[in-house]
Amino acid sequence: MREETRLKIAIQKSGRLADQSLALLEKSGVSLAKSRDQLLCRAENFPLDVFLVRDDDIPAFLANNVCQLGILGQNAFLEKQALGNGKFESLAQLLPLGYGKCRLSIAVPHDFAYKSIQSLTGKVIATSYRGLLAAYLKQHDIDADIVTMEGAVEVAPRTHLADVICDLVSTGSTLVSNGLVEKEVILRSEAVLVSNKITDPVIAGLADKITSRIKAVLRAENSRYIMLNSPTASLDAIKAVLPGSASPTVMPLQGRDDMVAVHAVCEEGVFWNTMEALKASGASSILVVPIEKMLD
Ligand code: PRT
Ligand code: ZN
Repeated sequence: MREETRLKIAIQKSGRLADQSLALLEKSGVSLAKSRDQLLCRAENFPLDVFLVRDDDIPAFLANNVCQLGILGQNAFLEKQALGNGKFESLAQLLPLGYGKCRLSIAVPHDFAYKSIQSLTGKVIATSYRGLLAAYLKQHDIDADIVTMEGAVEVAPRTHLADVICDLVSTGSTLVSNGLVEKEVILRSEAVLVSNKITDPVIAGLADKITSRIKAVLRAENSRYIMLNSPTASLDAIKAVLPGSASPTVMPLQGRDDMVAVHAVCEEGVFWNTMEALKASGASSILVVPIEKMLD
C-alpha cells in the first residue's frame, strides 16, 4: 500500500514562538498528540507532521525539503538568507503571523555621543545578526567592525568587547537595565510562515489548505461582531464610525419605527473609544463579541 502523502511543517520546539505557533496550528483545526519531547508530532486529523526544532535550524529543514512549511522570526529567516550564499534564496515568506513582534536595533551606551549613523564609523559592534547588520552598514556606506556573539550581546560594551550593540528589542527593558539607548532600527520583525518551492501537487494542495486556514484564523482574531440599536435618523452617522465594516445588516426592531438593530463584522480593532464614538452617535445596547472562525 502506498504511504499517505503528508505535509511537514517545522516550528520552534521551545522558546518565545513555541506556544503560539503550536496554538495557531491547533486553532487551524490540526489536533496534535501533545508530547513535546519528540522531534516529530503527527497530526491526528490532517495529513500533517510537525517537526519541533530550534528556530535557527528551520531554514535548513526547508532548504533540504525535510519540511515544506516553517514558522520562525522574520529576523532569523532574513539573517539566514543574508548569510546563506544563495542556499535559502528559494524559500519564500507566505504570511506574517502577528506574534513574536520585535525589532533589530543598534543601541549605544548612554554616554556615547551619537549624532547619526556616521557616529558608528570605526566602531566595534557586537551582534548575533552579522548578515543583516553588515548589509545595513553597507547600505549606509559605514565602515565598522562586527563581532559575532551568540548571546548576552547587551553586556558587550560593559566588558569592552564592543563599543555598541545590534540586538533584538521588544519592550526595551534589557537595554535600559544595561545602560543602553536604542538609536537605529534595522528591521521590524514578527513570526512568519515560510515555505520552500513545493513540487508535489498533493503536498502543495495541503500547504494551500493550511495556509488559508491560518489566514482565516488570523482574520477572525482581528475581527469583532458588533450588535447595537440605532435611531433610524442616526444610521448614517453610526455606519461612518463602524471600523472596517463595508455593509452592516440593518433590521427592524419590533414595535419601534424610530429604531433599528445594526449587526456588523468589523475587521479592524474595536476599542473603548470606538464604542464611545458609537454611543455619542446615538447607538445604544452595544455588544461586541469575538469571532471564532471566518471563511468567505
Ligand atoms: O532554542 P532556539 O534557538 O529555538 O531559540 P532562541 O533562543 O534562538 O530564540 P528565542 O526563543 O529567544 O526567540 C525566538 C524569536 O522570538 C526570535 O528570533 C524573535 O523573532 C522573537 N523575539 C521577539 C525575540 C524577542 N521578541 C526578544 N525580546 N527574541 C529575542 N528577544 C530577546 C533579545 O535578544 C534580548 O535579549 O529579548 C531581549 C530583549 O527583550 P526586551 O523585552 O527586554 O526588549
Ligand atoms: Zn535560536
